[in-house]
Amino acid sequence: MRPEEGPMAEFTLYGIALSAYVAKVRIVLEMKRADHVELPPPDGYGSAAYRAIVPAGSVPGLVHGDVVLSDSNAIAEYLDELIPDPPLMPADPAGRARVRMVLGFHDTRLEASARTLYPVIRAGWRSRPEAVAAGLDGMVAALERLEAMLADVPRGPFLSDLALPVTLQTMTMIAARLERPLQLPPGIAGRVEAVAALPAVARSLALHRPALAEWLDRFDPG
Ligand SMILES: N[C@@H](CCC(=O)N[C@@H](CS)C(=O)NCC(=O)O)C(=O)O
Repeated sequence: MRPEEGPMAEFTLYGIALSAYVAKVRIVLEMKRADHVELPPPDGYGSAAYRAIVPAGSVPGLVHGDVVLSDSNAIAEYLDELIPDPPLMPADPAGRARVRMVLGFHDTRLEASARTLYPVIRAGWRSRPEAVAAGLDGMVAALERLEAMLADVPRGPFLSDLALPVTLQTMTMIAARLERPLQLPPGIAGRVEAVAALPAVARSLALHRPALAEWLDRFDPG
């Protein structure tokens, strides 16, 4: 990444350290050794200033010449097609479909299961034991479903493996903060271990860890 040379870099990623969706794209850019810069969305995501650049207003956003994209999966596959080495999608249709299946589950079920706890944490979790229990049960249920789904999913590492570590770090940090440590199922834990040491993955995990800790520290447990 070239921190000071935004307009000169080939790709501009708009992102924040806290976002697992941004991490997915940052990891791909770094694995592909793409010439890129990461900038915060001007005035924050959703702002008029940011929507003038990335109409969806969500992060990640990617600008590549006149190609402006949002949605982490669309961006990740765009980068994978544009920069084939290393390949981050399987060569066969069934393999690609299985990777997309995990990406969809990650976005709509796994990450979403952690997200249900954000308002509980903001409002003071200690005085809301039922909401905490429901949120934690939701995360465990999502993990069990993912564990079963992963059996037939090829390992490259592919995009499906690279999407998981930061979200799983979110889930384990949140559960620990709520004093209910989370045990990752063995198949998921093995996949994460296999990619966590890749420099691109390790860097996003290291960026995300203090950002989430700082966010969690903002709220009184109640
Ligand atoms: N499906 C989107 C989800 C991205 C997302 O929800 N990003 C959050 C931050 S973690 C965001 O930008 N929220 C504001 C919004 O969507 O307007 C993706 O994969 O990029």
